[in-house]
Amino acid sequence: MAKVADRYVGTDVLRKEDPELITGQARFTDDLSIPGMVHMVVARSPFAHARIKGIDTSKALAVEGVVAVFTGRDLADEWAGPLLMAWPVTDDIKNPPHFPLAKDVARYQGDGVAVVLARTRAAAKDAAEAIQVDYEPLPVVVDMDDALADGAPLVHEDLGTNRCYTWSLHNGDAERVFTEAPVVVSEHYVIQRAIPTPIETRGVIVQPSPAQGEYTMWSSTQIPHIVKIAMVVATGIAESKLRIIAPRVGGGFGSKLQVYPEEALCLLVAKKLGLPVKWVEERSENYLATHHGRDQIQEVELAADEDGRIRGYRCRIMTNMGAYLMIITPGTPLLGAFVYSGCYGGEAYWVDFTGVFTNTTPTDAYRGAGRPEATYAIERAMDALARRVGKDPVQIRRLNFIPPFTEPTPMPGGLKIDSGNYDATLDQALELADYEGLRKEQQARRDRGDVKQLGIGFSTYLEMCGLAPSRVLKALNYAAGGWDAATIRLLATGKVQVIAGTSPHGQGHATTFAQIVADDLGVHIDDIEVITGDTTLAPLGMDTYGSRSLAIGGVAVHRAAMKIVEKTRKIAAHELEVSEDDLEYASGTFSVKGAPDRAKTIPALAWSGWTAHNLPDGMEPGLEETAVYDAQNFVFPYGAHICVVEVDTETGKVDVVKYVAVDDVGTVINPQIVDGQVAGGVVQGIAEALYEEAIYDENGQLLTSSLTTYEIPGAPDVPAIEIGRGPSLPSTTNELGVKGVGETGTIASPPAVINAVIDALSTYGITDIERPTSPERVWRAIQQANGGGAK
Ligand code: MCN
Repeated sequence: MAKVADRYVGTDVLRKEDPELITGQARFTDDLSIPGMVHMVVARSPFAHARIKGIDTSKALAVEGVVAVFTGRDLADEWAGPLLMAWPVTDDIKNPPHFPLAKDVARYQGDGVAVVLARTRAAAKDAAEAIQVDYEPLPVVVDMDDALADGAPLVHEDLGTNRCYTWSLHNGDAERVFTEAPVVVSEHYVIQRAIPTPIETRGVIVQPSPAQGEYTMWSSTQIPHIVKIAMVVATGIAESKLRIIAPRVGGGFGSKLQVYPEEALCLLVAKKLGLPVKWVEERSENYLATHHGRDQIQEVELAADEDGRIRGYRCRIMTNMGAYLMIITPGTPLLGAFVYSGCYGGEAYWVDFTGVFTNTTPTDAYRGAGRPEATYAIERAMDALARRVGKDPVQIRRLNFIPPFTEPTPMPGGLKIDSGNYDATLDQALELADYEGLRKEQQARRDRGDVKQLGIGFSTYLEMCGLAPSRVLKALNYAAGGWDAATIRLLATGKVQVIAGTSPHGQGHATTFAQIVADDLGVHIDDIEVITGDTTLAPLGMDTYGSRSLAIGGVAVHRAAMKIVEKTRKIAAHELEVSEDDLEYASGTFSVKGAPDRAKTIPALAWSGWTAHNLPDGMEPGLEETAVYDAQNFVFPYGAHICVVEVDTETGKVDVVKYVAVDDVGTVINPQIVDGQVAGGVVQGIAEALYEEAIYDENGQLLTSSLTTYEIPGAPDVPAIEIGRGPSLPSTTNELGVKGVGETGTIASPPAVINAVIDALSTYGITDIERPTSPERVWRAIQQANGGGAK
């Protein structure tokens, strides 16, 4: 057997999943093919709001190779229920039923109105174009303020309003604090709508086994277990007859944390036709039909003493739901509800969220989900407060940091943070960035009147993730739990299978979970196989989102491994004829205290467990253990990000020239994977700050519906990210001491970038530029500041 490392956790084990990915052998949904399968194409409404007066499918049916065409009306009576919406945030929330195809009214551009099934994809596409829909265009509302105005066109007429809900969180006496405070800073921020752009678009294949009434679905999803429940609700197929598999998934960034119409359609149609059905999303469809993210208007207020010490937070958030509520549309902004105070103290906290329907693609979770928006609000407002009281951005932050703590400590919103030392991450970031040197360089450029001015921006963020405590989720009206599960099977030969309930799509669980088990059981990492993304192999699971997989699923993996240790300890004691208390355990070997030569290893005990020739009386043969873990609290990664930009004052172009990210994510399982997660996340946040923006015209037509109009950065647009780890304080929430990392970069970086742009232009008196800070917006702001008149 290959040598077992002393310790795998904390080391840069190369990703086990990479060889198949980088040699092109990984099989994504579109690589799969089933004999006899038909291809599905969805016909979509070109209008953002239109009544469907009639649909003529005759020309489509005449296209060679077409097997069937179904309209919304054809399928209306076949659904057992609507698409699942799992987060009715208030009791009086408006939750209009959402079926996979529109029947009478299309409510956003891209809303499905019919499906075509054909022997080839090309035939299905031709036929979808031949469907003739008699649309009566209806008035459209895109803007949230317009949607709430009297007499606004209604997205759902029978609701009588476009207001979906208002949800509030109040802690402390905000009214008094804001009346008494000598300083109140009031800011208005717009978080533009963004469109998640994973490398692999969505895709679904359903294979029916009509004789058994069984169905297997492969879907490019982050949430096979949740999709399964939702499919039962939508189609009435029994849970035991449905298997959902997420094969290799090429990224999701939250967009595949969803139950999509196409999944339900493929399943229903496969059931009706008794044929395998495949649907693969085109890139242009991805813009219209995959959910969007963000889209908020924020009114943010800080109440402070004269020296800038914060006493209260008051935020009113308007948040765009789009046309329907999807799996967690209304709850997504609430995921940030507790962190509008960042890592700062204060006695009063008040946040209100109003969800608004518009004739746009539904919104839902996009990497960070609610927390990037909250972090943007507080980190921009901190700079505004600094300006107001005449302090440096570093001074204002240090003044307000919650002091270092290693036991759970209350935050202004009412929850308790697991552990933190905010000064320490800031110290490290300042050093890595050479802050003093940067300020000198900035001054020198100002003195010289350089065209390219330097700006330095901060974001000392606090995140809340590891979505778990089921009781807290219940208190927030979330319909499901937040636990996760793992099964560990110690095979006869000492090899190990780990079957996890999480469902990775780029995060490297096969490697990091194996690292945990390798240390727990003292087996070589190559002898461990991690199986994920299959509801039959892993019947228990809550999937991957909210940077929960390690802090919840990884802890379940560890607990299952420790159960194996406990069972093998009993076998070892029995075989060595000593009591369990007389055994020491280290790195997969049980040895008798004081007699280290009398020892049994886990692989040898695996064989004993399998043969069952000599087990303790009453012990069941076999070594397979399951653990289900439901955390008692969230985990709270935090850190200090410093962005340095060069702003070309003639063209308005912004270049990020340096970026430092110091993140405390607790105990680190795999530093290289963590670095990759941080870097990827930061780039995504830089993209939101500088490039990405979904733009609709007043008719609800998406103007940014391709990669040529929706700008995402390429490698030359971003510098290497300099990464530090701060004090790495273990989380007090779980025994591994881990916090999540999957979203830190995306949560932290947008305000760091925009604060840097504003810092560069502070000599012009500029205090705000709408995001993304495109060259045009920056140039206009400079012209306006110069009295040039451009708006
Ligand atoms: N990890 C670690 N030590 C820590 C924290 C994490 O070694 N202290 C490792 C974990 O074991 C895991 C990875 O880092 O291998 C990310 O872990 P975690 O923070 O638990 O996040 P999840 O695995 O739950 O991933 C979800 C998160 C989210 S919400 C989005 S969105 C996201 C992201 O991860 N989308 C991604 N990262 C992505 N990465 C890729 N490549 N593609 C996406 O779509």
